[in-house]
This record gives sequence, structure tokens and C-alpha cells, in this order.
Amino acid sequence: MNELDALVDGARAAFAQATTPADLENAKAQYIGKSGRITELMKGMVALSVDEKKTRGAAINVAKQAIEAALAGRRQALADAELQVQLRAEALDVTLPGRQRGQGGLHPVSLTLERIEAIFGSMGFEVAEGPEIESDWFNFTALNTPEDHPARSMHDTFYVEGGSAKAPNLLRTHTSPMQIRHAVQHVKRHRAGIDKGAGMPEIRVIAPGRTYRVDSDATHSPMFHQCEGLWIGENVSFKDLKVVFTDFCRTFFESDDLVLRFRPSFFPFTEPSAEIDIQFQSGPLAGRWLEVAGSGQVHPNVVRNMGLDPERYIGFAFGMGPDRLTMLRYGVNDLRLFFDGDIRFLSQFR
Ligand code: 2NM
Repeated sequence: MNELDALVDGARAAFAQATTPADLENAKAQYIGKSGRITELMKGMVALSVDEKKTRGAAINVAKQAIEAALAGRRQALADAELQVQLRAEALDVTLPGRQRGQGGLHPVSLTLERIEAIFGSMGFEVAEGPEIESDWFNFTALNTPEDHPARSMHDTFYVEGGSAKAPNLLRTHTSPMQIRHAVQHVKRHRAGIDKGAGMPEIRVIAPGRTYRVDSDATHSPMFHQCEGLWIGENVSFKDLKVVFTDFCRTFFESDDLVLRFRPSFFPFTEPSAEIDIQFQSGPLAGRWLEVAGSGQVHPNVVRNMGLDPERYIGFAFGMGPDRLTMLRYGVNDLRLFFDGDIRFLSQFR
């Protein structure tokens, strides 16, 4: 083997040993770099004759081209190998099942509130929503709740900063303050209206929403929901309340096989007052009286605080607990499940 063939073989072997592009460039420098072996052979031709230079130069060039070809081949091989590694690292298993988009859904208590709103809406009731931080006036005083009533104590009510000693702010303990706000607006709008001669349209409204009391066990949560209803006019009676509430219960529980009973009770804002109990005549809850709401004829002092003359206007109100209605409807026995935020529980109501 002549010297040039041996040089080409050596270069091929050196390139084959290079496993990275940097190794390969180092090996290349030794053969065809500025001070590589080929350059040295070229320099060695100065002493030769013109004819000898021609043949020797041509032979060196053939060797150089063979080395360049070997280099290009090895460069390509290394690039291919690198690409293969990258492709393997980025490989996707197209047979895996696709990611599902989460379906989401309403909270069971929200579903109940929607049902309540739809049913009362169909009976001509507006829906009024308002502040959860209330003044002492709207939450207690306007609702005829005396200064020394236990509901006003620190044990029962969350007081918050921002009010004054005389007019503290608090987290509303019921949604009735919203009834007062709504009634006052209703009366104001009517008085400002063009149609002053005509009688005031009846007030028919429900106030759903979050309420707060210092209370926590299996059947009480410090945050709970209420939905209160109010119906005020010149000719509204307990009979109307009973018809509306019976209709509501039968639609809500999807059963005509239930009866209502009014049981005497007491609330500062109504007189007389009554608890509303229902009894299913058939089905899994049959036979037991279930307390579902409080109610009563709105107290004259409260009617006055709405801006109305209690001698002319009479009204009925009721308050119910959507959390409890949800428990009854779905057969859930611990209220806290609704507020723990466990998706396994909540997703069952979608
Ligand atoms: C209840 C029971 C009885 C009630 C009273 C009023 C208002 F604003 F007219 F005074 N709203 N809701 C009421 C009456 C609420 O909850 C157990």
C-alpha cells in the first residue's frame, strides 16, 4: 500500500472513531486542516520538477478528495444518529387514549337554587340578589328584631370591620334584608312613576343566597343558603301563601302526593308566624312530617319600614333552606358534604 492510500485509510479510521461532531472536526484538522497532513505533503513538493509536481499533486488531490468524501460521509452519519436519538426521545404513542376535557357541572345547591328560581319565577316572583355584608339596620332593626334579641349576639352573628358601634356591619344571618331593600326600591319606583293614580303593583319576590351564622355541626354550616319569599299587596291572604307554597313543594319534589301543615311559631318579623311542614303520602320519605320553611304575615312594623302603610298593605313571607331541601331531595344526611369540595361527591349531581 502506498503512502497516500495509507493516509486515506488512517483518516477513515480516525473519522470512524469520532462519535461527536467536535471529535470529528478535531480529526479533520489533523488531515485536511491548515497544518494537517495533506498541507504538509503539498509543502513537500517545492523541490520537485514541474512534471513530478503534476503527477504528485494530482495524486495528493485524489487522496484529499477521498478524505473529504470520508469526512462528509461521517458527518452525515453522525447527524443521522443524532436525529434518531432526538426522534426516539420525542416519540409519541399515538395509540394512547386522548385527554378528555373536564365536563364540569353545577353544585347540587346551585341546582336547587335554579329550581327554586324557575318555579317561583313561573308564579310571577322576581329574583332579588344583594350584599352579603349588611348593616345592622337591614339585617335586624328593619326586621323588627329587638336590641336585646339573642340572634344579635356575638355568639350567633359574624360582625365585620367597617361599621360604627351604633351601626355595625355583619355577615347577613338571613336574606330577609334583601326583601326590605327590594320592597323599598319597589315602593320608590312606584312613587316616582308616571302612573301615580293607579294602585301599586304587588310585590312578589324571592331572595336566594348565602347567609352566615356562628354554628357548625352535621346539620349546621357557618355558611349556608337561604331563600326567602315575600308577597305584598292589598288583598293577599294566608290562603295565597298556602296555595303558592303547596304548588312549589309539589313541583320541587316532583310529587303531587304530599300535604302541607302550618304549625304555630314565632319570628320577630312576622305575626302570626308558622312553620311549614310537609308530609309525603308515598315514596321513601312517606309518613314523616318534614320541616321545610318558616313563614308568616309580615309584621306591621316591617311593612312600615318598607315604606308602606300597614293599614292598607298586607303581606306574607317565608324562608327556606336550599341546603336542607337539597339533602331531602337527594337523600344526603350530612350537610358538610356540600361544602367540603370533594369532587367525587359533587360530580354525582351533574
Ligand atoms: C322566615 C320566616 C318568616 C321573612 C320575612 C321577611 C320580610 F322581609 F318580609 F320581613 N322576609 N322573610 C321570613 C318570615 C323569613 O324565615 C324562616
